[in-house]
Amino acid sequence: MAHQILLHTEVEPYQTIRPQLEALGEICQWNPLEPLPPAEVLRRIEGLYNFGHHRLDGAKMDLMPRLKVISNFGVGVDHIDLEAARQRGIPVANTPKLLDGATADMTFALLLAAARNLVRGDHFARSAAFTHYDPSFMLGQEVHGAVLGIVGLGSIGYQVARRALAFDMRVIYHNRQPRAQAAELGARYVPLDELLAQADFVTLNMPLTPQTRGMIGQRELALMKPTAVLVNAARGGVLDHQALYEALREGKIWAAGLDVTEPEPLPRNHPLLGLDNVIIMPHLGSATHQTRQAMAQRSVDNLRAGLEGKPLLSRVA
Ligand code: 8YV
Repeated sequence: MAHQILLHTEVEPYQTIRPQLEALGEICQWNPLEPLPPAEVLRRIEGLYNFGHHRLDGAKMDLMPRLKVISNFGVGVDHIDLEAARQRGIPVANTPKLLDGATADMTFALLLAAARNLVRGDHFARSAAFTHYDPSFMLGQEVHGAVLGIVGLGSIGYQVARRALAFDMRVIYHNRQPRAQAAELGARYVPLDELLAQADFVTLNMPLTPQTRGMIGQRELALMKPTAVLVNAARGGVLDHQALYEALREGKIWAAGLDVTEPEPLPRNHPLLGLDNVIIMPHLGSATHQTRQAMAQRSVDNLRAGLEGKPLLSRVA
């Protein structure tokens, strides 16, 4: 009998995914915002392919007693209860490394854009208000030669540091453990509070875990320089958005660039959306054709391996 696959997603998956899944077996799609598929269909499911960030917990896993693999499109798995999967003996796969370059590019794009008023400048240049050029307006913060503080020197953070070196930045970092790799970057390990106080630019590149949830709040933002720029390319949950709003409004930090928020999207009346010293992206860190294609391929290959009882190409739990 053909493999039974559950496609767990609110939206249509990236273009090359569905045909590949169809070649692997029979698909049942579950939009997590809609009612459950019939129990007898769920009972037959052997492989779960997840696209997006809807919660996958033990209760959902229990509906699928034959489930032998969960394959996630993306590296971050904070939406999946890994402990519940472990307890049930269900291996979980993700797509590490493939998106490091694209996400580091986006981190740097936000850093540059926030520092140099790219979005405000573009809006102004298009507007009726731009009637004459004034060399005194829209001055930004200098990027080259500044101090970059990276929170989370994993493989994405490492790529951010490499980009920073090309901008003659001095790199400091904070991580659970100092990283041997940091030496080749000339990056110095510092405690978080020291990083926040010293950095001209702070980028958040760590995973969202119980330890990193809410890591940057009012106290931490107060430690930053009033000229500093904060970039979040990790997960919205690592940052307190109300505290960020207040820090930006009161000029306690200079600007922010967010690729991610919590919730995602922010409620349309969220006060952050009314500030012009924050740039907000709709979670585009890995959103290039090339990276999405690589992630699609890896995640389908992971699912295939799990269905065939072979070792997963990139197993996270
Ligand atoms: C993905 C991401 O696009 O990989 C991750 O953890 O945040 C993004 O690169 C996303 O997870 C897919 O929905």
